[in-house]
Amino acid sequence: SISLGIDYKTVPVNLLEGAHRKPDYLKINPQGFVPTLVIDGRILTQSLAIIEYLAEARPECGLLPPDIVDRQKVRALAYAVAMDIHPICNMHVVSHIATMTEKADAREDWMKHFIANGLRKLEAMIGDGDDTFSFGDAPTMADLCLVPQVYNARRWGVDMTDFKRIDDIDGRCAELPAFQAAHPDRAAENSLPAATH
Ligand SMILES: N[C@@H](CCC(=O)N[C@@H](CS)C(=O)NCC(=O)O)C(=O)O
Repeated sequence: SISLGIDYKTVPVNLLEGAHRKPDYLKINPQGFVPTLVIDGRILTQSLAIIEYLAEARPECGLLPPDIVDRQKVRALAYAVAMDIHPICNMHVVSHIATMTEKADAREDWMKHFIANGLRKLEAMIGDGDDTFSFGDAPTMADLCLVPQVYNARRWGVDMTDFKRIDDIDGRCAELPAFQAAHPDRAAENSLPAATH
């Protein structure tokens, strides 16, 4: 099952207040990004490297499937979000773009364009199969990337009608307690107002 059964404590880092760029936070995450995971006596950064660490340290969680070809597929789906969509839609990138144009809606236009574009490609990669999740019948690292990206897409008002498979998978993840516990709206102090991030 997706739940690793590990008790955890969430420590919110307020990006809008720039808490991620404060010296204390930079000591644990020199890039000044969230997330950071403190586990097994170590400080881990880079979300995919963190997930792959958990997958390797606790293979029974199924974050990555056992077969290497299947693992490659799951990684490809995860990287399509985390390496292709996410970096160009990151807060510090989009804030910079907003300084380079007079267009009042540049930020919204950028976000909607690149999220929709990336999700269209992800939808094609997932394909028409009847897998319950992005890959197979249990959640994997691919779903851990898909769900927050869909949340962000909705926040920016991206039309999801063309992304039927993605929308269905997101809905199935939303039924699982582990995803519910991680939902950003669960921690009010952690949630960002719409269209500022
Ligand atoms: N590749 C990094 C990216 C982390 C990242 O950029 N996180 C965003 C929040 S989703 C962030 O901290 N943004 C702050 C900023 O852009 O200044 C990872 O996967 O950990």
